[in-house]
Amino acid sequence: MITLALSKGRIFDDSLPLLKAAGIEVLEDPEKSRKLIIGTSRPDVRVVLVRATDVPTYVQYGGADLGVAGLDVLLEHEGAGLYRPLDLHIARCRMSVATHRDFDYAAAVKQGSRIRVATKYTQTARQHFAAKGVHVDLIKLYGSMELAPLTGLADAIVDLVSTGSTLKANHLVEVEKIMDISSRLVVNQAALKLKREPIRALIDAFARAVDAGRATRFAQAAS
Ligand code: PRT
Ligand code: MG
Repeated sequence: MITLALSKGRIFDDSLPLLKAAGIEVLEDPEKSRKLIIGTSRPDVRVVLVRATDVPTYVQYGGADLGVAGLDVLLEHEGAGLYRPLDLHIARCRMSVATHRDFDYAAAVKQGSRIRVATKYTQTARQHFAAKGVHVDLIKLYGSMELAPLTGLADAIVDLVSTGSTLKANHLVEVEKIMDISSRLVVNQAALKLKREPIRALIDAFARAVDAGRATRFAQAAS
């Protein structure tokens, strides 16, 4: 049996076409069923539904053989033993610094002032500001980062941005892009050895599906 860890929502939705191209149909809709383990059209492949931030943990400890996780999540995950063979180019967004539209971020950085930054992504934020030589006090949050600059909790936030409408709705502006984010396939290293053939075949099928999807998008963009 091969177990694939996915999270509900955009990662699940964006993984479906890749799975399909790899010849795997998921037999249930997680939004309608309460099941946490769902079967597929392949009797030897099942999907387990976990929180997005738990995917690397499941794969690291062998609760799943492979999984799909955002680069944002992987950069915060401390464990070892994960093989990352493939960028799936799905669930794309960017990690950015945002502030209240009235906050002069450039001036604060230039003057070398200490700024307070609230984020769920403390590792990534710490590295980013250290590389710039900016002094920061990091405040760890687990959600609704946008609220921090509005309440005076922080001067800035580090968060994921996709359309930018969440920032806009809260009078925040993106002042610096840190990196592009997409989801990656992660594989348990022991599973890769023990179930080498079927896992290799899956990775190859995903790689072909990703390339085909990108070629189609490229052609669409060019026409
Ligand atoms: O929701 P839950 O707490 O269970 O976990 P999660 O938020 O980690 O899961 P989910 O499904 O929301 O996100 C899974 C992965 O999708 C993330 O780890 C990212 O790699 C990726 N992704 C892509 C995003 C976004 N785009 C995104 N826009 N994750 C979150 N957002 C949020 C962002 O944090 C902000 O609150 O959407 C809001 C901004 O969106 P815009 O369109 O208004 O800019
Ligand atoms: Mg979410």
